This record gives sequence, C-alpha cells and structure tokens, in this order.
Amino acid sequence: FTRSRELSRALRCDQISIELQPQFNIATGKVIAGEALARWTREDGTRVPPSEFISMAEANGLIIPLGNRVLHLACQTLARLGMAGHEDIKVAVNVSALQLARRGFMQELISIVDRYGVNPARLELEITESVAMHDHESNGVLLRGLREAGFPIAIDDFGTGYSSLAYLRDMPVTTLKVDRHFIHAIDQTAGDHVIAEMIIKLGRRLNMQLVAEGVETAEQAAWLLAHGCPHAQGFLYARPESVEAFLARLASQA
Ligand code: G
Ligand code: G
Ligand code: MN
Ligand code: NA
Repeated sequence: FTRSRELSRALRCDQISIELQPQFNIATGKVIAGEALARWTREDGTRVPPSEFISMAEANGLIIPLGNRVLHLACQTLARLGMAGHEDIKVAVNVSALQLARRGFMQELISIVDRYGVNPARLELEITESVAMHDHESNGVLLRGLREAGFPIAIDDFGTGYSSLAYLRDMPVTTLKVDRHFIHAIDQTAGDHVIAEMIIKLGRRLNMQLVAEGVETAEQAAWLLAHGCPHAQGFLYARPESVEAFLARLASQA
C-alpha cells in the first residue's frame, strides 16, 4: 500500500522517465526503432526496477496513468527524432491489458499523437501474446481500429503464451517479436532452434515484420540473418539507454 502511494507520488513528481532500447537491422547494423521502457528514479537517485513497479501498477490500476506518461514521453521523443531528421525511426511502447481494455483508449492515443504532431505509423504498440489472443474477438475489433488509425502493432514475447495460429492469421498484426527464450536456445543443443525457425517462417508467410528479442551473441545474430529474421534487439547491440544517448547514437550513424 505504501509502495502504491509512493508510485502515485512518483507520477506527480516527475520521477518516471523512459529509456530506449534500440532495435537493429542485423545486415546493415543500423538502428530502425527504439523500445520505450519505463524507469522510476527516486528523489535520492536510486532506481526502482520495472520488475517491481510494473506488476504493482497493473495490480492497483496505476498502470493507466503510468502508461499514459510513457505514451507522452514516447511521442515527445518521436517529435524530437523528427526535428533531428529521423522520421524513419519508430518508437515502440508496451501496452498493458488494462490500458487496452479502457473505453476511449484509441481516442486518447490519437489525441496524444496529434498533440505532438506525430504520425501514428511511428508509434508501435507492443501487446503481449496472451493479451492479444485473449478475448480475440473484441480485441480483434479494437486492434483493427488501431491499425486503421495507422499504429503498427507488435506481438511481444511471441511463442510463450497461448496463441491460436488461426487467430494470428486474422489479427491485424504488423510485427512479431520472437521471445528471447527461443533466441537463447539457438546456440544450444541441436533441435532447440526449431521453434525460432518456425516462428520466423510463420511471420514471413503472414507478411509480418520480425524482431528477435534478447540477442546476446554474434552467433545468434548470424543465425537469425541466415534464417530470415532481419531485425534484432538485445544486449549484443545495446542495453536500454537514455533518450539523449539514443539521439546521439542516431546522429553518429547518419
Ligand atoms: O527493460 P526492463 O527491465 O525495463 O523491462 C522489464 C519489463 O517491464 C518488460 O517486460 C517490459 O515489457 C515491462 N515494461 C517496461 N516499461 C513498461 C511500460 O511502460 N508499460 C508496460 N506495460 N510494461 C513495461
Ligand atoms: O519484451 P519485454 O518488453 O519484456 O522486453 C524488455 C526487457 O528485455 C527489458 O527488461 C530488457 O532489459 C530486457 N532485455 C533486453 N535485451 C536483453 C537481452 O539481450 N538479454 C536479456 N536477458 N534481456 C534483455
Ligand atoms: Mn516489449
Ligand atoms: Na518481450
């Protein structure tokens, strides 16, 4: 309970920020996008890890104002990227089930991008597989509306949850993010890479973009490129970093 009050105070006192973890084109080594990740820094400079406050915020409803803050910060970042000439770079945000389920979510999202003068095509919405597939009919309608409004939609942690492949085909999804579990299996014993291989094939057949998560070794990156997954995110390339560091990285690759 005191933790909840502390988080709600943190939201009022501007203690919530974002870092961006870059996503790379494996072949060219260029950044294509950044995933926005919420950060909570207390007044004394210490940080509360997301593993502690995200689930708490989901349990007590604070994920709504927290998610909102992240959306504003992501759009502010997109506006800065645009001014710096990086109109081609996307920012991805994690959207929780509670945010998605709120009436008026789409209208609110549209009003935020409008306010920052951001093209919705640059703001990717990451939704975990279990959320996207749960209640697929009503979520399908909602996701289709978001797609029609121009937002790209990524399925996060793909392969770990319940997913009906038939529904996936009908979902208005633009990107599959292959869960890191399958990426880490790549350079282990023979046979373990079969899931990653199947997910990549599936994504390609369904005309979806593919991003491998949790890429940590050059061997994994080479394997992904050879097997048709062009994009990667992970510690091999970069950890989550400040918006300033992300902008500097883009400036130096231009
Ligand atoms: O990089 P990291 O330790 O920050 O992230 C931990 C977890 O917290 C990840 O699973 C990530 O999806 C989740 N997370 C980070 N920021 C947000 C956010 O703004 N909203 C939601 N719903 N989840 C987030
Ligand atoms: O998919 P999700 O939103 O959970 O992804 C964000 C989380 O993944 C963050 O906690 C981030 O720090 C973590 N992460 C990013 N790259 C790597 C990596 O290469 N290895 C591992 N183990 N975790 C990673
Ligand atoms: Mn994510
Ligand atoms: Na993920």
